Amino acid sequence: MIPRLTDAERAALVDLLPEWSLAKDRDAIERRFAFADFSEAFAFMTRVALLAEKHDHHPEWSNVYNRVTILLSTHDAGGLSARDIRLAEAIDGLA
Ligand code: HBI
Repeated sequence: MIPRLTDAERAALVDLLPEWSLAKDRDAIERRFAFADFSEAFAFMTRVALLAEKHDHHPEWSNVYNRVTILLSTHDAGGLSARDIRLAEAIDGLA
């Protein structure tokens, strides 16, 4: 079982991942991206997909034309874990 984030770790998120917000109705973080067009959005998604494979940790995401919404939570933890934070940091490195 993967441990969920502690309260202290959650409090640190606002500084650690300023571009991300806590999801409304579940224990997850999300970030919205807007690109020049679909092609740019999909290219970004391809890079995120490769990161996800490398992390063995996969996003829940949606894409509408040039917009991508990524939500991260850990199934095996039943909520936010350090794996979500690590992947979010790596995704921020792409953006
Ligand atoms: N991705 N978001 C998320 N949560 C998981 O628990 C998870 C995953 N990708 C792969 C993965 N777990 C593997 O470790 C197996 O548990 C499927």
